[in-house]
Amino acid sequence: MEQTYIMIKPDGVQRGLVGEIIGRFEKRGYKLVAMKLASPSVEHLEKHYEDLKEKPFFKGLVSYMASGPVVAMVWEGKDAVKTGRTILGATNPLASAPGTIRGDFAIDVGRNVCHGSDAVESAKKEIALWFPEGIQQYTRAQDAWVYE
Ligand code: YYY
Ligand code: MG
Repeated sequence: MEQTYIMIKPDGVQRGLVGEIIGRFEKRGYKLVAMKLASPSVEHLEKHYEDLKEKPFFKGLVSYMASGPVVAMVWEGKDAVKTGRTILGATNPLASAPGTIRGDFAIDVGRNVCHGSDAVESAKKEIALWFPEGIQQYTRAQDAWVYE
């Protein structure tokens, strides 16, 4: 089954959106296979966003991400990466449809409350970076009611 790395950013934690964001993935039918509240270092965040290091917003992005704890998670299920991005909404919240997390809870691109992997390959890299200890494997009773 496909896995994606989803992270509630410092603004999402500060604004009390942790339960709301987890609930959307949970209610959709995805399976939680790893989760922790973490205060990553600047070096760790620079690695997470290394593809963006030439962007003008990189420095501000990293300092915002280091400004408070984040909730790091791995969600598993069919088409988890692409559907995870759909659940999040567009990068710019003003372009995000209502019903998406960013479209419901955010306005500015630099305060868009959550992260989601953009491809299966980047998901693998991000999961290895955030969960070097590995993820959980367990049988979930509801799976027979989520998948046909
Ligand atoms: O994957 P996603 O988070 O939707 O967007 P990315 O292009 O990977 O950029 C990562 C992060 O950078 C974005 O969530 C907000 C921030 N950012 C920004 O502050 N200003 C931009 N013009 C573009 C992105
Ligand atoms: Mg991205």
